[in-house]
Amino acid sequence: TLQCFPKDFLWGAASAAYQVEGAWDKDGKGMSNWDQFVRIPGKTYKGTTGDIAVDHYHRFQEDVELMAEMGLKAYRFSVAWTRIFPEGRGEINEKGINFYNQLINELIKYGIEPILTLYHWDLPQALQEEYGGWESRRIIEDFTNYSVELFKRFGDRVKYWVSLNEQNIFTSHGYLHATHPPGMKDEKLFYQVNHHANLANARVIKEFRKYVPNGKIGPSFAYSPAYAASSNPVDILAAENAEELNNFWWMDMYAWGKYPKMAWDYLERKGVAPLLEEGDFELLQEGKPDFMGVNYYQSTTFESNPLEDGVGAGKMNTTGKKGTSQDSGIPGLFKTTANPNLKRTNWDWNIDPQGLRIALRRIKSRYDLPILISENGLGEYDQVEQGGVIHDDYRIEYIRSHINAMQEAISDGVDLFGYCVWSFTDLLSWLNGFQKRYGFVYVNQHEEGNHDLRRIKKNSFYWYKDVIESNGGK
Ligand code: BGP
Repeated sequence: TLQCFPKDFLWGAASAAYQVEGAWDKDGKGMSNWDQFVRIPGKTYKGTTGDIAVDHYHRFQEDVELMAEMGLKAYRFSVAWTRIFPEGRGEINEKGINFYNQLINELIKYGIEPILTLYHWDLPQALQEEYGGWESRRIIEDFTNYSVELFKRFGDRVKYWVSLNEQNIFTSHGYLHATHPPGMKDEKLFYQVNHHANLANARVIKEFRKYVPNGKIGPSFAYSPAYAASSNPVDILAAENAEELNNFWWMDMYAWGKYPKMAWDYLERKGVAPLLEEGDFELLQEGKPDFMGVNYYQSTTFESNPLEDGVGAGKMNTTGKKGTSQDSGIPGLFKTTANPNLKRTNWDWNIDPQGLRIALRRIKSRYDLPILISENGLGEYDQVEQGGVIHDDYRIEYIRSHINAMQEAISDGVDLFGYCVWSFTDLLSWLNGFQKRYGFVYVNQHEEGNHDLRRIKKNSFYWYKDVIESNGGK
């Protein structure tokens, strides 16, 4: 028999500053790497920017009111570093502090637990230009000062904190695939940047203990569990390589403060292992999280990839035209392949609720940490029909099946305390513009013009309201 969800389970939704706020140059905000990047022609879908996004900066009261109407228990949002320190460090911008104070107070007024992400990818451009941002160890100091400021200002009201959002994604897109800022392809630098991010993460968690002793903090990792394409041992090995290099490389560091040995030796042989300094591992040991944040969207299936003429970088589908993605991999280790057992979205993302159960069990078994699902959701086209109705049954089905998988995982013994659906309102998808939608609330914003930013509740809004009311019973 299945266990029930815990009584105080955090039924939530998530967002990120750059994707919802807009007001990109208002009230003293500085320029971020994304403000800069989206202005380079050809980088985003139809050149879409977050200059306005869904204007949450000006409409947060209306948005929080909708959350309250839904009965949401938790809302995960991120702080834009450049609102607090426009140049990344130095002078504090009180108007930025003021905005987040208002947002937090508004959430608390309705009994919604704020979950604050310190870093969801919008790095101050000043730091990128001055010393390469994450490329330099100087980032550790600046990220710590920024974070400590937030601990001091909001630590009295915010209990749950996410340190880095998807370090594996922002570093790989920024330094391997050149699809995110700073748009580079440099494998050695990629591992070095990650080492700095690991150190910054540990340092910030260490400081957190002093300022918010009763709070909880952890990173959010984009976990796509690796499957083998077949029972052929070469495919099993490929999947193990992928799990080690794509997943354990980060999660072992978060949980244990060390790199997995196989992956480390492989990277050393290849000449791309990061440079270490004395004291690094002491610090990494001192910054252990309270929970593992998991962003789960899909599993990935792997098969062997011969060294000669092996499959490399691949291609992401950022158009919404089914079947336009291309497999990727590391020659000699593994490559991705379609899983014939799974359906895919129009953006070629696998739909795999059992994969969530598998993901949660793997994390529980290996790290034995409490888990927050900090993102999960379905990006699709949505149609506003006559009378302003949005029949997003596909989204309801997606979320329903993932909630079932969560309940099974809890029954298996996983300590899961919250679920943040991506996303509450529609928002900007980094590379896919506004056509790829995730929200419970539709926002009339798109590339084609004539967008009044009106909010419309989708069918999934009412459905999730019932889920929350019945504590997952629906
Ligand atoms: C995660 C990010 C989110 C969000 C989500 C959906 O990787 O943390 O910020 O964007 O993915 O991705 P996409 O917008 O590419 O569909």
